[in-house]
Amino acid sequence: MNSTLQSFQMLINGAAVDAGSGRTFESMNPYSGVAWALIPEGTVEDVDAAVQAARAALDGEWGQLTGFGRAALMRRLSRLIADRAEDLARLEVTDTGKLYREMAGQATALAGWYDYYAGLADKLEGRQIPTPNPNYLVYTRREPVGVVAAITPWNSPLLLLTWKLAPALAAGCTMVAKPSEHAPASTLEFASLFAEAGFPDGVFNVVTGSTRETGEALAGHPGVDKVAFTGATRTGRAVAHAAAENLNSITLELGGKSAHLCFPDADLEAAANGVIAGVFAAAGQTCMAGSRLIVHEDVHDELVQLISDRAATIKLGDPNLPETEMGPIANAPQYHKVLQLLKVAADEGANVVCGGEPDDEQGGYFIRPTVLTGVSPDATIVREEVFGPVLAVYTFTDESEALRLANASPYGLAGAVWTKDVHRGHRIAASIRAGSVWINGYRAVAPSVPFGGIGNSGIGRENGIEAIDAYTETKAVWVELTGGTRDPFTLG
Ligand code: TXE
Repeated sequence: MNSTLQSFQMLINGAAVDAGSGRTFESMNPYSGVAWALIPEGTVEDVDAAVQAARAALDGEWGQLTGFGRAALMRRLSRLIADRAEDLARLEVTDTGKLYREMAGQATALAGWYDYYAGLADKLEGRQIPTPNPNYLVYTRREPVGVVAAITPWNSPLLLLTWKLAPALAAGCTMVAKPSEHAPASTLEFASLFAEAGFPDGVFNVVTGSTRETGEALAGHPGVDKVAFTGATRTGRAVAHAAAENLNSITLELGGKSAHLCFPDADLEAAANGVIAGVFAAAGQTCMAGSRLIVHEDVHDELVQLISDRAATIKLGDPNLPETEMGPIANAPQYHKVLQLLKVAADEGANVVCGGEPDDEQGGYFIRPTVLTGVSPDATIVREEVFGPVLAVYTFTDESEALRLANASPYGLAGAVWTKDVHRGHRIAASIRAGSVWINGYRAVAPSVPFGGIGNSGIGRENGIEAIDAYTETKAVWVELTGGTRDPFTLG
């Protein structure tokens, strides 16, 4: 074992543990290209133990807490996250190569997610429902779904975990989380805050592994009641099949191929800035990346010029430095996938306005911000999610064509419209088939605003009051009021 590497442990039933196998795997720093951490190589038995712990917690002290009690613990967790935001952010930067300036903001914002859902935990009210038969009082109770399996990706490990965990805790659920093998460290570190915040053992558990084995075991585990997943569409389909075997409900937050629609009356400087934010922030490795720009032919050249001028000056480098604007691609498979898609785009005739190649001067897995024009709406680069800093640009002539092109995608996660015409802005927002649309903006999220996709982008919504519904079951309680007897052979 290499003693210079930082070691992490899993959390099962309140204890920091090594994998049952005794084995570990290495996590890579994509900026330096070298291994920096040792992560437990969890097994199916570890998944079993974590699910059992989560079940026991549900049946124990945690299950007896009121929403007020859960809210108090969540607020303590929120304060600990705020205190530790700097450390958590640095871990994510080291593991994913994302910018410190973004991750520091994300880690601080996480606390707000737990505060927001703490505010909902004590407001999970049922209803009193009238029925045609006056002899009954009927009311509903909001009860936790139970044990939640959370399977998360590498691009924003703690934020995407939090989108599941905060509403799940508010609802009174327990959780077993399985972070990505490409960026597991921050989730393991975060798990240590639970005991400090005073949560009972087993409410939150984390299992890691370098292969699909732990994720598969968790998604299909008969002891799990709900599965929440963020990742690739293909994997989401496999997870959904596994969950369906147990007739479990699912939330899937999958990929995207989101479009910016830019009209001739738009503020082109603002649109260029929004497009840059949408596709080059986080090196394009976000599910909501605005990777298609569908622009009116009259302003195509001017907008492409503005975007490519700015793209050419984006500062690539060490993600820890404040002046860096784009870090590396987060891992080797993703790096090779982006390069492969760039090659296909070139083969299919795309015109490379800027970028289009790796930045070898940097070392690590750097790819220059890329703007491709002259692409056909049927091109691979227009249809497939790249998950990298690659913008595909093509044109429209009228509003109906713009909408047809925007909606000609199996994905439906997000989109944007750039126009100064308030009527058109709302009209287009209503017609884009996606879970989120920004008018004259991009890449804004909040704990209070539902987020999720349609079509190949997923099932269900995270964030907002809606997310609580995904973690609660409604129980109807019938109270017989007369104390008498009735004809036992009739209904009602
Ligand atoms: O994701 P995977 P990968 C997209 C993006 C990227 C592609 C592949 O296009 O290029 O996905 O990334 C676990 N049962 N997004 O391969 O495989 C896995 O261990 C249960 C979109 O890293 O989907 C990890 O914890 N779990 C995206 C998680 O699933 C399984 C974010 C996601 O891994 C499993 C990241 C299985 N059979 C990538 N197989 C977004 N929507 O934000 C794997 N896992």
